Amino acid sequence: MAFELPALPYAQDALAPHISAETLSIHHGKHHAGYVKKLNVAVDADSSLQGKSLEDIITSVKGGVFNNAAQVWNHTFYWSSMSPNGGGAPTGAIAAKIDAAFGSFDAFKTQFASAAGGQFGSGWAWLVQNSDGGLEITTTSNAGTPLTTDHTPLLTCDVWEHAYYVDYRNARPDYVKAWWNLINWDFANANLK
Ligand code: MN3
Repeated sequence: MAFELPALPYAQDALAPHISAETLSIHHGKHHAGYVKKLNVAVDADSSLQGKSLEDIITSVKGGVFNNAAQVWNHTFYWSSMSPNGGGAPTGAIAAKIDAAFGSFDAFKTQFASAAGGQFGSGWAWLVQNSDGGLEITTTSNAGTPLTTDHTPLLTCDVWEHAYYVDYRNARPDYVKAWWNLINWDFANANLK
């Protein structure tokens, strides 16, 4: 059975003005869709991949197949990391965990923005829960994903240029600044172990 592009969890214009409908149209409709299409071509051509879940492929395969599978998963996770009703200070159980790990929400924002801005080239910035239950900020290059580690992903910010070039040109820090208005804390809380 072929993998399918999941629908966006909100309307294409719902994240404006922080992320435009044009960006979501290209990012979801072309980039994310493209990874799904290439993954399906690879699965069609390799019987050892058939019947495997997306997570199974990500944790057992390397190279081009990994890249497309992980990009499919990372993007689906990224859409849910944002909400038209998101942003603001953290709510729920994650609020105390952020204070415990980083000192304060403001300190977390500073560290996360620095990690996202400092990721050289294409990649992802993540808020993850480590095996001790505490929170950490990590980055991955290209299609890298915490699924291949013992970290549980809680939130992600896509820092590939295609995520922000239409709206912010090369100004990644401005995009990350806008992203704070969209964070889906309900999703982050639901991902906590
Ligand atoms: Mn992307």
